[in-house]
Amino acid sequence: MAAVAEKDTKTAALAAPVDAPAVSTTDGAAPADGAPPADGPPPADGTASPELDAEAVAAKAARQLEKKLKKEAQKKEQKEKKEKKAAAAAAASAKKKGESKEGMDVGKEEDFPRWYNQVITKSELIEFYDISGCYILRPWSFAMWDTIREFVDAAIKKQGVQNAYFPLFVSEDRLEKEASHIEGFAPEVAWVTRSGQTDLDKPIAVRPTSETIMYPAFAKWIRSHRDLPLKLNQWSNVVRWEFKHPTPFLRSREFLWQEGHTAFATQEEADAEVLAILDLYRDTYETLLAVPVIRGRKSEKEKFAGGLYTTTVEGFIPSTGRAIQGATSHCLGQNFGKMFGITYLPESGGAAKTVWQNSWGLTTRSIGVMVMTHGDDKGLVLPPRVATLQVIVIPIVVKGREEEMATHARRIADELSAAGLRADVDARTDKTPGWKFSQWELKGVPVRVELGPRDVDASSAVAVRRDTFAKTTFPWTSLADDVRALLDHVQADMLERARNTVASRISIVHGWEGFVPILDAKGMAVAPWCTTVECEEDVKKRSEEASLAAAAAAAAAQGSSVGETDERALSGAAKTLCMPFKEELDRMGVPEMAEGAKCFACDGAAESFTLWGRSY
Ligand code: 87F
Repeated sequence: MAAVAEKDTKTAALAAPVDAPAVSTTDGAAPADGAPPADGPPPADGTASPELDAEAVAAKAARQLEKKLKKEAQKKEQKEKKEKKAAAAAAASAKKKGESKEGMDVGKEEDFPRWYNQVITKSELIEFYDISGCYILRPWSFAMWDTIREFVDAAIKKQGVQNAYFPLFVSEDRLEKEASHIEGFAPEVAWVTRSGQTDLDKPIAVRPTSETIMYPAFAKWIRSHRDLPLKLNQWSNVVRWEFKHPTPFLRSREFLWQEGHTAFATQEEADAEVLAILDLYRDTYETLLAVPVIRGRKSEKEKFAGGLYTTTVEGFIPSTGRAIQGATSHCLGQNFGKMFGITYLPESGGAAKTVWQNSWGLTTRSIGVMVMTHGDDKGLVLPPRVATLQVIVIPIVVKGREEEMATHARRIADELSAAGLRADVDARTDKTPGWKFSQWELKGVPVRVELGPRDVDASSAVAVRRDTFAKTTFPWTSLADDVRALLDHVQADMLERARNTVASRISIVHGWEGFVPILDAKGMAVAPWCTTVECEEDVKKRSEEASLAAAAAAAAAQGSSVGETDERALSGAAKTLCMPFKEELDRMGVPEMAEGAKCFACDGAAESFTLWGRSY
């Protein structure tokens, strides 16, 4: 057994488990098995009549113990009674509102954080865990990660990338070899300090990313130009002991990802790969997850400090008005090559040259962005291409024809499966069709096929879309093709709708006046910007102050204090999300930068249209 130590326990305590529902803990006062506490009677003082004294002391102790146990039992009983009463009241109130404990009882726009917690747990994507920031990925979500993995894996293999696996642990010496890249991240590194009760000679870190683990091997494996390019990828977990509020999928302390690490002889090759991978990430989000993203380059402040430049796909959650980094593709330049001595002898002869490197990563965060984008008040809405199950067939049984309906339903599900669709039948006999409809809606299955006696008599079935609830009747003879076409429509419509929503939240801003109001209206701003770090820091400060002032005004109007009420007060600062590529600016309808255009924030010369927003 090893222990993971937090380097900054004070901050960690502040970040403690606000994410998970209350987990029961043993408080150490009484052992869980009901045995009396180990804090026995007070010791006898050893003066006159030791035996008598000892007996009296023992009797007194026994009485005290009995009293204590009785009191505890009473307390327990009272607590149980109270809990029972509360549960009964909750059930009664839910019943009154027509809710069931299985279904959603909060709207997406009514209370988004609560909605998200409900949707991921009730649909069986996530189970909470008793370590803050760590979550169980249940089969319903892991199957989607498998699909994402297959999609990305096939594409990178086509580009000549090979998979490998490097160790989970990294020595302190290695991790800190390239100090500049670790600098800002050091507080997030988790350390193993013990095995059993024995302290390790030197603590070892759990990988937060694998540059320092992989690159010494790269230095060994790369000798000549013939060893290049080297393109490796690893599918793994990483640990980052985040202090910000954890959110399942979006920000967890352990997450799953792929990290690609490549080395080239020339910058041109490295540049080309950065973009090819970014396009793959865009496709993963848009084609698979039906989530629109914006491709661009990160500002100097926001780029990966160890690299040359960072490109990103940025997503956006309309319900919160916050942007979210979807995945990143970095050109590392020659920084790591120099640090780790990764050199090769060129074909032309002469002295050894340093390689050009890239690194790129996509994580399980992508699932969370998809859930937040598409889910509705009834639960998950899964895009067909990534959905664990694409079609659920539900027989609508009537007395006397139960067998017949079930048989047809099963046959239809089998036919759909044979045609390559992920289909199943819900043939449970202890649940009503209505209950099943709600259950599969909650789980987000894109199409439900209903089969009633009239459908069977007509040799047809009714397909219901999860995204719009639109119904269509299809004949059995072409059912698989019709359902496949329907799934394609669902997929395309989901992306289209999400695109329109995001587009409607992007505004072009030329001066400071319009900036904060756009963020406050849950939007993002595209603005001409000078691209300096000082200006970005200034915008961060000013936007934070503006939102604090707005929060204070709102709180005053409500008669409460700031911080008690408004989330914006804590995280109202805006930052650059990316400098969108030309193609993206064109799509947003942003015109060419005018001659002599000014920075929206500092009035300096504008260099680039930049996308700004509040973010996760
Ligand atoms: C946290 C702790 C220690 C991010 C960290 O983006 C180090 C780091 O280096 C760290 N958080 N990063 C940057 C990761 C860069 C890069 N690595 C490969 C990626 C993609 C995959």
